[in-house]
Amino acid sequence: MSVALLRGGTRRPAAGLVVAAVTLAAYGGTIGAAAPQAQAQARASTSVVVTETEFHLALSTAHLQPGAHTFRIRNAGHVPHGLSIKGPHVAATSAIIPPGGRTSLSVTLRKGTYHLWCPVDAHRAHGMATTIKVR
Ligand SMILES: [Cu+2]
Repeated sequence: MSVALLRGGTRRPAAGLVVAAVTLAAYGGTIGAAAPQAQAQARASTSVVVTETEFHLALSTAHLQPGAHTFRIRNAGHVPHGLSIKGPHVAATSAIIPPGGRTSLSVTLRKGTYHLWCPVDAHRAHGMATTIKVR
């Protein structure tokens, strides 16, 4: 009996908190709006490191899911490089960076196949290209 009463007692505050949160979201103005925004920023963008050399593109991960991604590009080679991405709803090119340079390229990926390559001279034909599948 007393155990059942205790359980009932521990449930009530939790239910009350849910009601309070919903009330805040509905009437809280800036307070209600702040929480969802913070959540969105926490999962805003997935980083993918792209290391560029002559003549190769190395990605930190090949397993990509739909959503916002920031390709963080490092030129670890001896000549300028850049990064182009083309696929569903994306056609983007980064700045061309010198040896030792860094830049980034932010895109929103959807399910599908994306082609990545270096747009400098004939680097793509020399092997600076790869394909990623987003699923
Ligand atoms: Cu290049």
